[in-house]
Amino acid sequence: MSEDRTDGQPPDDGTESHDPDFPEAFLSFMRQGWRDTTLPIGPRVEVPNHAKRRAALSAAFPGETLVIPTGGEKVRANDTEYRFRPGSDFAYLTGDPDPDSVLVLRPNGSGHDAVLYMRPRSSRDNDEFFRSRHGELWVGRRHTLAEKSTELGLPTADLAELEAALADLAPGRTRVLRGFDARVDAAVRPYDGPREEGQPARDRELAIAISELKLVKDEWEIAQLQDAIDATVRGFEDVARVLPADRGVSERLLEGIFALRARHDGNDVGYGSIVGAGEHATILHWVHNHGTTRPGELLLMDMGVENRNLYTADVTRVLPVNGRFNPLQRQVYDVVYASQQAGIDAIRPGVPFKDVHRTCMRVLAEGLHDLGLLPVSVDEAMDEKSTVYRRWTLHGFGHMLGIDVHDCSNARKEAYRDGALGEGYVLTVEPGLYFQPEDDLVPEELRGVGIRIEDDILVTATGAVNLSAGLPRAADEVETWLAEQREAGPRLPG
Ligand SMILES: [Mn+2]
Repeated sequence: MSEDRTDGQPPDDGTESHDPDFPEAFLSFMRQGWRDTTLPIGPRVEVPNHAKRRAALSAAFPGETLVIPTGGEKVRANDTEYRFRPGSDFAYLTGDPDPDSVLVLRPNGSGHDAVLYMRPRSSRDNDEFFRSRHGELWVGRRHTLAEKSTELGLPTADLAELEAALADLAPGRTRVLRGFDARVDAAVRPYDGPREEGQPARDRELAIAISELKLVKDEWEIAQLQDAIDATVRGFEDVARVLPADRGVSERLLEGIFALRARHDGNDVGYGSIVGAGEHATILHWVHNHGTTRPGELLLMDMGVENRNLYTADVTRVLPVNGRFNPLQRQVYDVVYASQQAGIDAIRPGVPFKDVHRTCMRVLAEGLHDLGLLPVSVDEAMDEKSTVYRRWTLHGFGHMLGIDVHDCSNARKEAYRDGALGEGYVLTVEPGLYFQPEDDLVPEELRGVGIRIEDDILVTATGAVNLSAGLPRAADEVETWLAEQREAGPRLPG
């Protein structure tokens, strides 16, 4: 593939307008005297796991070529880019963290041959390694084809050969994971339907198959999730240790403390941290985080560390800033807690996803009834033709969790929302109650109160295990834990 930009800009030699010129004396001096190095790498432990996933995908599409790109770096502004994060499906099938790579599975009669097309090392035969901002003196040592192949247990090829490899694919015998790599999307024309209509049906089936494979986590994945969750527990502890009981601090201080833990112990946060003090807790995706905590109010934090292998936690806790829930806060908290516990208790293989939802929502509706808020009976409110309780519950009970915070999102409805839970699934259980500040149908003292409790649950053969039990959930235990963290005092990761 050429390095030319596709956005109408002049061809990119990898330099920017503010970079200095290259006099000949400098060029010739830079071309000599470099020693060769090798990376001290071996096969990763999870290589067999990735191979099994590719084999499962191969079995689902016999005789067809499958093309799965990871995507490239995305512009943040002008010539600066966001930190690269691999495409989840590509990472799930390869473990490769580098941008621009493309996995191609070619039918070989009995199954598929996998080849990873990748950007190899900067050649020392041209000046790219020091002239270009994509060169190794700018971005660091890349893998050779052989090094990558050893590490991932996959045959590799130069990305420069991909265009030719994609040129002769049989229409109707090829499926592409679209939307990640514009050059791949353009190189393989959709067989069934115009591209304006999004992922054509045949390609969509590939995305669905990968998403549904991801529903069941293997042991290595469960260990990754536990690793991410354990780091998240430490991050919540870090935040509790700097949260004053008697004065306000900015939500962004707390967001930043957690982000430090995420970068240090993992890869990053798995999603934008929601740090909602007071009435900000009633805004489901509050990520501005420009508010301030206040003693006497609650603080809702929905945060998760993404670990080094890209698996993420997704945990929400609500803390009473001054250290104690007041009676009304506690009453609402206990309703949400009871709802979450009922949901967790309902989880085991074979249970419909929707049953867990109904279980959580009924407990919330009963709590709303006890607060005198429901305009109808609990049974009437729970009727699918009503659901008026949702004015204060807003969202579903949870979602699949894995290499994406909202994992398996391309799964068919009948395999997910309208399906049943299976052993090895990992999902969140996160009911909440939210009373908007401008809601005239709730008493004034409830306005601006938002409570959600969220944990990460593994479905086992006989029931469920709470992977995030390292953070207490019950109101008393939360108060005790907060006091203990404050007593221990601030700490840095390490
Ligand atoms: Mn969640």
